[in-house]
Amino acid sequence: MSQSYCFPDTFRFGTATAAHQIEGAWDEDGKGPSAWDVCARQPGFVRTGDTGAVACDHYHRWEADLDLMAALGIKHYRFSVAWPRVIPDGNGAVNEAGLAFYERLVDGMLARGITPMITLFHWDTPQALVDQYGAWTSRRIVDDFARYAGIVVARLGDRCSDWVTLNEVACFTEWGHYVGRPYEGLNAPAVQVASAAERTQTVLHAMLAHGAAVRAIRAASPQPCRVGWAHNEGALVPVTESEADVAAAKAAFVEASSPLKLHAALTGSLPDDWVARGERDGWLPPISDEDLAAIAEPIDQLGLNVYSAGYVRAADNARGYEQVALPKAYPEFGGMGWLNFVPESLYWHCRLTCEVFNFAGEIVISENGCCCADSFSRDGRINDLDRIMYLRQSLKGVQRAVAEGLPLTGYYLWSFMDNFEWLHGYDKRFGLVHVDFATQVRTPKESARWYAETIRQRRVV
Ligand code: IFM
Repeated sequence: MSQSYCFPDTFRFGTATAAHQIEGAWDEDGKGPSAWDVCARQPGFVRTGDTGAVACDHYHRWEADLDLMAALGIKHYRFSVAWPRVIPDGNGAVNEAGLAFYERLVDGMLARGITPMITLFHWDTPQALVDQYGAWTSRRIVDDFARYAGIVVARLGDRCSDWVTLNEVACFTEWGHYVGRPYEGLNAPAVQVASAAERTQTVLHAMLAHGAAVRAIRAASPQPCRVGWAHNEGALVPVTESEADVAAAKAAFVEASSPLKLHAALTGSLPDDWVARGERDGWLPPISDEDLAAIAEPIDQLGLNVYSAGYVRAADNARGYEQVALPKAYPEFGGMGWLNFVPESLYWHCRLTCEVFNFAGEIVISENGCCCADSFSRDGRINDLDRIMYLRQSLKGVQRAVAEGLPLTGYYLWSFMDNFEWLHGYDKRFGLVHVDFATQVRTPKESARWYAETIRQRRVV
């Protein structure tokens, strides 16, 4: 067998999903509505008019889905718990049926040799909290989220030791709140705020909720566990690997990395120039040293969701670098508008994160994947060679990072199956497994066969 692109035995090859995108059963067994349940019902919010009410019907079909996952040899699975399924109004009584569902799911995974990684929040804010106090606009959400995290971990912590507090903070804070008029592309909870400073405050509250949840998870977990969050940031790749271009990419990364998220959580501070700009332009809310210390609660594992990147090179200007725009014909995936083919991004994002922040914990690629216009061929198969090309090259970047000694210990492919792609409804397919949303029939694509073989050989095939 060839020895190229091999991974160590400990490396976790997984797949990822999120509750609202696959579960359906939006109001069953006592579940409360989420902000996505409510927003998606407003005409025009989701471009296709779809909602997540049924999605992949995973709530009822989870056993068959886990069977399929196990048959493909996938041994690691990142999924999310829906907060309003566990606490329907966000901060009141616990819904036993909701917790019991996740308990069955985790037990089903363990019975099939699949290790869970649980995300506690993947955008399904309990609508009741939006109605009560504006959810992320209020500091009250910090304690409510920490309480919810503690409840889930107290129940499942004997069977799960990998916890992700929040997924992609920007998507439900900066992109889920608006000043003035709602705009196209606005995410749930789609809450209006009075000023840019209030919008920044939603990020502050989310990161405080993350820090508080890290403490709650550690307090509730009956066993040592790995805790972190899943961060999305525009990755940057040097055009060449000359010393000058690499230094340029690093300088660009320092300036680009989200000050109130990555920077604050990993350093316990904020960049001075960002604070100065925020104060000058009025979009910075008060942030105390205690806030920063609470956000920077040490984590064990940083999740990086990496899909695409921009290119950077050295330049003779004050910054010492410039971003190089992608040519019009540059390969792009699925018409998402942001998903360009830059597979080196996984290696560089991981390396720059470690170098810039001296991050000593583990890193996992908590999401990576692509969207393709998959269709059945005459032979009855879905020959998604474009997805295989994307994944193969991406995993080579991951393997390079591991081989060079970066602390990258896992890769969770987005996504196990086609699902509700938020504002795009069911039109955009990211799955290894095709879902016919009319019949709920699952069909593994060629990429699933390729991933299964990669996992079997523990190398990029
Ligand atoms: O489907 C989403 C996921 O919920 C969050 N990260 C990006 C994916 C693809 O858009």
